[in-house]
Amino acid sequence: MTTSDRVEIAAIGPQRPRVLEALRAEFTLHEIAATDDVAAALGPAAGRVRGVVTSPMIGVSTKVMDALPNLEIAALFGVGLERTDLVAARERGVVVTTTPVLYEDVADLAVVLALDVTRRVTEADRWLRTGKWAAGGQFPSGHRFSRKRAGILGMGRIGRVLATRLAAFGMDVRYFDPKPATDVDYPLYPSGVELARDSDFLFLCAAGGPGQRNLVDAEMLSALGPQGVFVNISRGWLVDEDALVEAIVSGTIAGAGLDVFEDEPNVPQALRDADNVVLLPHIASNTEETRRDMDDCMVDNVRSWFAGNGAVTPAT
Ligand code: 8YV
Repeated sequence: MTTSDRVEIAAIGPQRPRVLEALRAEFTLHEIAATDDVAAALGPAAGRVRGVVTSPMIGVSTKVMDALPNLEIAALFGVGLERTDLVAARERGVVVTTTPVLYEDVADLAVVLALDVTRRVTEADRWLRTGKWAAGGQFPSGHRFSRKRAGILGMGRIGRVLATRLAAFGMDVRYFDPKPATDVDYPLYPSGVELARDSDFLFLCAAGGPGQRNLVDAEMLSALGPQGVFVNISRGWLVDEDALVEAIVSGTIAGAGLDVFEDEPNVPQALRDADNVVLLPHIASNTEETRRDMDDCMVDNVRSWFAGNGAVTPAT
């Protein structure tokens, strides 16, 4: 096949080197930065591009689909769908794929965050490094993690994996989901506020639909209460971040473990100044093993599609 016979695809936003290498070997790859104007960034190639790879945080909007009239496949490096217009994709016959290979890592990190906040691990590490132990100090007590009550907001694939991990710690797991899960035995609560009221740890695992915001608000945080710990490995904009800051600073909740924020990579200074929070730069799926699986999954989707074998992991 000559270069000009090759299928043309666009990578929107940064991709890992393994992905770029694999795609360049088989396709004509146009690499552009995340932009509001994909048509301008691609120039005449926009009319020839038949596939897109990008991150869920960038997504594939209706505007991007309009700019790419011959688009057939939009392959996302992750599972979030809130910035990709699935309805518009369906109407245009564009298949959207995700990388459903990251659930274990994300659930693991939720446990890490909850343990860290309640056992004050990162805080103790800071305390030691600043010489307070050597100076004869005694680190204050944290709280027990095992056998507490764990509330899961969103019993999807991550929520289910997390629930099995929490159960192994002897935790009493319960959940709220507007679409009740028929295949789990954990008690379903009628609302997030009622769930928070009956939980020591509240884990936000909801996928969140397009435009959905502030599922966790001041009322829910107040229901979680001064002994409660909030953990978010989902999306920052599903939480009222001002209310969360206020709840943390005022002691309305005991603390929080956060991997995601409303306006990444910007994290409110009040959170950065607080000792009762653990803050991570959106790394829940960021292990070498899982990122390699995600690379392979995304590339396999594109490869399989253009080999005429359909998508491997289409979004449902
Ligand atoms: C990734 C994610 O960090 O799957 C998602 O939707 O947010 C994360 O797993 C992200 O996709 C990296 O681009």
